[in-house]
Amino acid sequence: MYDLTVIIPTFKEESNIGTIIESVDAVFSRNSITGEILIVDDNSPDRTIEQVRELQKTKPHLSLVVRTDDPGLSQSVVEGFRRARSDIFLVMDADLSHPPALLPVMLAEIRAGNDLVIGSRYMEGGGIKKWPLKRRIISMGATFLGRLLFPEIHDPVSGFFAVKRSVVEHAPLRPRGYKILLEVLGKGTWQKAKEIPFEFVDRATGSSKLGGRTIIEYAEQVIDNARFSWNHHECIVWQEWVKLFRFGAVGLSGIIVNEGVLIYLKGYVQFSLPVASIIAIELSIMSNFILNDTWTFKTEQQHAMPHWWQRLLSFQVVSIGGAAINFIILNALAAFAGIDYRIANLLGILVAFAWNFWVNRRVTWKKSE
Ligand SMILES: Nc1nc2c(ncn2[C@@H]2O[C@H](COP(=O)(O)OP(=O)(O)OP(=O)(O)O)[C@@H](O)[C@H]2O)c(=O)[nH]1
Ligand SMILES: [Mg+2]
Repeated sequence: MYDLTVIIPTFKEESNIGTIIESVDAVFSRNSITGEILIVDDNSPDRTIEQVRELQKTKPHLSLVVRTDDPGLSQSVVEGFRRARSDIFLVMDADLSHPPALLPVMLAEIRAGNDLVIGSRYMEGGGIKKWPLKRRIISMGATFLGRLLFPEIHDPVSGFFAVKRSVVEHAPLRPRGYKILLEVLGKGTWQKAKEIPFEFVDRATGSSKLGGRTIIEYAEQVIDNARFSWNHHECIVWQEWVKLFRFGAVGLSGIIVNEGVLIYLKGYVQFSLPVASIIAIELSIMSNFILNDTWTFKTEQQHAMPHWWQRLLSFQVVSIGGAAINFIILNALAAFAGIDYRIANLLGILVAFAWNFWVNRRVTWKKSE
């Protein structure tokens, strides 16, 4: 049995296939990994297949699947999942964009208990070398859409990832297009994911197959995964929506606290308006904090901020930021854009709400690594 299976989908990679196989092999021997290399080719018309067959003569751990119908990158990777002869799968491109040197690190992270390990371009330490602006924009758009579904993952559309067999074995994957990782995240059975930064290097040789169709397919895939999460309440995406909903409900309750305290202090205790209002705002922030800490984000067991007062402080600062955003948007839209102040305020509240949720999710109630 192998330690892991490196799955490499290929289409017309005659200029890269030899190099990638040799580099993966070198990493295997340098790190004493008993690995399998599985090439899944869509019947390339060039010399890719012949080259693999030639290398197979000296490499018993090199396997080849040649597919003849339903061509596609994602379909090929899923075929690789089915054919792999180990319990850990690692997917990477053939064109040397993904550094084989990271294989042992990713393997170690899976062995350390992660279900998924993602080579990430969009986090600190990661990046993309030599990409034209158009590709960067398309990729950023795709990543943004993907992150709506998986806010915690920096690069949910990376083509470089390792995954346990159990994550995908029974998952109802509907592979299509280029972004198989999104499908695995959306439909796989996983709890713990870890990202490792890497620098994506644009292919030096061979040709790109990215076309206009891939963008449409991707949009369909995002919608399909959103629907799936709606139907399967236990999945990660759904849990995220639940948090958003609860955070909103808590915000509404804060309005009631704020208004109630204000009416009481101003009307009955006869405090001056500024004093009454500051106390009312502060108390509503406090009650929002308590509800969010014990209800909205109660499933976050190990917080990056372990002490409640750290979270309170963070929540307080974020709330002040949200109030400032609300204030600026309301006044700017009303004064300079001539928008009715009531509409302007609603827009301000909406943006402030998004800010509050986003930043608190990422900072105050962030899970510790
Ligand atoms: N089996 C199979 N592999 C594919 C297909 N399309 C692309 N690939 C492979 O999937 C990997 C990623 O494809 P690339 O064309 O490099 O995609 P990209 O990295 O987004 O774009 P470029 O590097 O600019 O070409 C490479 O190993 C390709 O050979 C396909 O339809 N079937
Ligand atoms: Mg590439």
